[in-house]
Parts: sequence; C-alpha cells; structure tokens
Amino acid sequence: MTIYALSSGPGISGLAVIRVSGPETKRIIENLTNSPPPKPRYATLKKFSKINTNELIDEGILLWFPGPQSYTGEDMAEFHVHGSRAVIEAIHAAISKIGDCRLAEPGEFTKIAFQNGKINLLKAESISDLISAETEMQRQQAIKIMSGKSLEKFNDLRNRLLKILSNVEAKIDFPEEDLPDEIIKNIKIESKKIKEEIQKILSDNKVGELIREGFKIAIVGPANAGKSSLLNFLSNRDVAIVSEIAGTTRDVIEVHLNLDGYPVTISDTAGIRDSKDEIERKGVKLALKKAENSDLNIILIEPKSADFTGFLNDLVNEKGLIVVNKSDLGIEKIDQEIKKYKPIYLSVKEEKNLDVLIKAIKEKLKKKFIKSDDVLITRERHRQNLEQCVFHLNNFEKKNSLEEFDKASEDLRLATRHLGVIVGKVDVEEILGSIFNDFCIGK
Ligand SMILES: Nc1nc2c(ncn2[C@@H]2O[C@H](COP(=O)(O)OP(=O)(O)OP(=O)(O)O)[C@@H](O)[C@H]2O)c(=O)[nH]1
Ligand SMILES: [Mg+2]
Repeated sequence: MTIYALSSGPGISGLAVIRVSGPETKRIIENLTNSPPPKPRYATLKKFSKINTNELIDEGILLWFPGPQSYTGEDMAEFHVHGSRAVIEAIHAAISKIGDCRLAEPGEFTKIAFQNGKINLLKAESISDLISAETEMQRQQAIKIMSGKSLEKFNDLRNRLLKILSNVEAKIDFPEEDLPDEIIKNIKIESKKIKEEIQKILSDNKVGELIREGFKIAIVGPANAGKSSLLNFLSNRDVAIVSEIAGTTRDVIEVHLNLDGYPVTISDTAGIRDSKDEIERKGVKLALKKAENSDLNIILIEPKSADFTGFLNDLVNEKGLIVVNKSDLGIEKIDQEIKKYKPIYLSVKEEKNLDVLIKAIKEKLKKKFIKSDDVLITRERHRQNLEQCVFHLNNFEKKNSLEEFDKASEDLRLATRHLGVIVGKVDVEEILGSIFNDFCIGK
C-alpha cells in the first residue's frame, strides 16, 4: 500500500509539502508529471497535472527518493506546491485515483521508518517531540535524544545484561561444568552495578518528562476571585470568559505558555463553592483534580473570600502559592490567618504586582528544572520499563545463583527485555500504536 499526506502544517501557507511513500510512488510521479522520475534527491521544477484530463494543477518542486535511501526506507516522493487548500486537495485527489494509494494515518511515515529499521523507537519518539516542541528547552531535549544520547546508554546496559545472561545460560546448558567462582562473583557485581546505574537514571526528579509535557500550573480558588482574568493576563489574550457572575468557568481551560524558555501549561478552573448546579459541581470536581495533578497551584482568593477553612486548607501545601487578588479593593480586612502565609497581593484589574507573581513562579520553575545533562528519560514509558528492569534485577540478586540458575536466568531475561522495549529491540507491536498515534498526519 502506498500512503500520502500533507506533511506541512494545515492552513494557507506559501508552500505545502505532500509526501508519498510506497511501491506506487514512481507511478504517481509519472502520472502527475507526465514524465519519468527526475534524478534522485535533486530538487526539480515540474508541472503537476490532473490524471486523465491533463489539466494543470500547479507548478512546483519534486523530490524523488528511491528506496531504501529514504526516510521510510520505501520509495518516496515530495511534492512542494503552493500552500492553498484547493491545490493540496487537487493533488490529493489526483494521487487517490491511482490504485493502492490511501491517505496516511498519524505518524505512519515514521512508523514505517521504524519497521524498516531506519530509526529506533527512541528516535521516533524524539522526532515527535521535536515536531511539537514549543520552547527552546523542549527542542534541545528532543534533539539530544534524537542524536542517540539515551539510545547509547540503554543499549550499553542491555548488552552488559545479555553478557551476564549468556554466562548464566551456559551454566544451565552445561551443568556438569563448574563455572569458575570468579565468573559467578563477577556476575553478581556486574548486575548490581547495572541496577545502580539504572537507579541513578531514575532519580532525575522527572525533569525530562517535565520538559516534554510542560510544568503544570493550576489556578484554583473560590468563585469570582479573578482566576480567568489572571489566565487572560498571563496568556496575553482573552481565552476565558470573565464576568462578575460567580460560577462563570465550568470546564478547565488550558493554555501552553513559554515562560522565559520554560514550557508551562496553565489551567484555569471552576471556582470552588457549594453549588446546586450539577454542571458546576462537575466543574469543581475537575478543578480539584487539576490541583491534585499539578506541579504548582496558584491559590487565588480575594479579600472578601479569604476564608481558609475547608478545601482551601487542603490546597495549602508546598506546591501552593497563595495570592490575594483585587487588592485594589483594600486589604485591611484580611484575616490574620492568611497574612501568616505571606501572600502575594495582586490586582489584575490595575495590573499591580503581576511581575511579583511571575517572579515567584519562575523561582519555583528554576528549582524544578535544575539543568541536568544526565537526563535520559522523557516519557512515562521509559520510566516504567526501567523500574521493571530494576525489579527483576532485585529478584535476580535474591536468588542463590548456584542452585537456582533456571529461575535466575528468567529474571535476567525479563530485565533485559524491559531495556529492549525502550529502544524497540523486542516485539513491540502492542506499544507501537500508542507511540505513533501521538503524531500528526504526514509525519
Ligand atoms: N476590582 C477588581 N476586580 C477584578 C480584579 N480581577 C478580576 N476582577 C473582576 O472580578 C470578576 C470575576 O472575574 P473572573 O476572572 O471571571 O473570576 P473567576 O475567578 O474566573 O470566576 P469564576 O469563573 O466564576 O470562578 C470580574 O468582574 C472581573 O472583572 C481585580 O484585580 N480587581
Ligand atoms: Mg473563571
């Protein structure tokens, strides 16, 4: 099957790139250009016409990549045309008329590249991360992983485990031959060393995942405190409805921001109060869930609703930043209890002290994003497999290797397998779906 898709972004643009991969690529080129494929990997100006009628669609650049020297390893072509919807649709329609061609699924080009051994799984993931990078930090991380930084490490650990495994299996295959004590001792030392290296990789405060997914900030607090006003200010546009009616926001509204290079996701949430309205009650539930799963909570209150009993009390912890909005209305009446927390006094309306709030947020970010060149984990998937690997190595250590060689080798095999899953060296069909579905079409 040959696949095709728009690889450049949607919407009107100067140029659009339509990518094709598969055995029919050559025929597509011949049919659309009425000529044989141009010199491989050379940009060639061509006229693209409708099939059968020969009516000109557009003029543009054609690139022909005969397999296996292509991104996917199959025959591939790129049509660079003018970026209007009509041109793109006409090219798509022309290609679709050729048998055995269909629109690509999200991430399918990269999936084929992986299946054809052109790239490993870590590289595939980092390509996806690079495509969706919104900040410099995210770009740097993606390119680091892409260039093989973590692949090398995981491969090295895996190869060392395989070596131990082969020693243990030799003992099973030739039980009458005694393994020298030296080797048995070394097996234990080396497996412990590997385990400790993995544990070190795991103790990274999840910085890699934080950079990839963005630092999660939730704005929570009582109804009408000015949460949506604050989100609008921070994102510099009107994303959320602001009104004097308490209970305006129901759904969680999320905005991705680049805060001095730090990737953050800010969520505005429903004001927390007892409500008879079922929809509002659902919104409050979502708000509390957001607060629970966030990295930082801006607890926004206003002077008159500064009551720290109930839910607010639960939110005051080390990831909570207490902020009193509407300070323009006077802060004299504020409770001593609240003053104790040294809140930030804000006025979104008069744009007062917002710089103090931003500075406080950045302080928190700095602590979390302690720059570490050792970060190798960027996804939960990597973490889980490494944890599983440690689990099996622990089991291995507990076994008396002299008497339980069979079971011990199974522990090692499982530990090795988990490292293999990270880089894609085992049967990974079941995890492929979840990885490549994150891509957009055309990648
Ligand atoms: N005086 C004053 N009014 C403000 C300030 N910030 C917001 N407001 C007003 O407070 C009202 C509520 O603002 P919102 O941003 O909708 O409040 P909210 O916390 O999102 O409210 P819910 O979504 O209902 O929970 C609006 O009328 C705002 O204009 C401020 O700093 N000072
Ligand atoms: Mg609101």
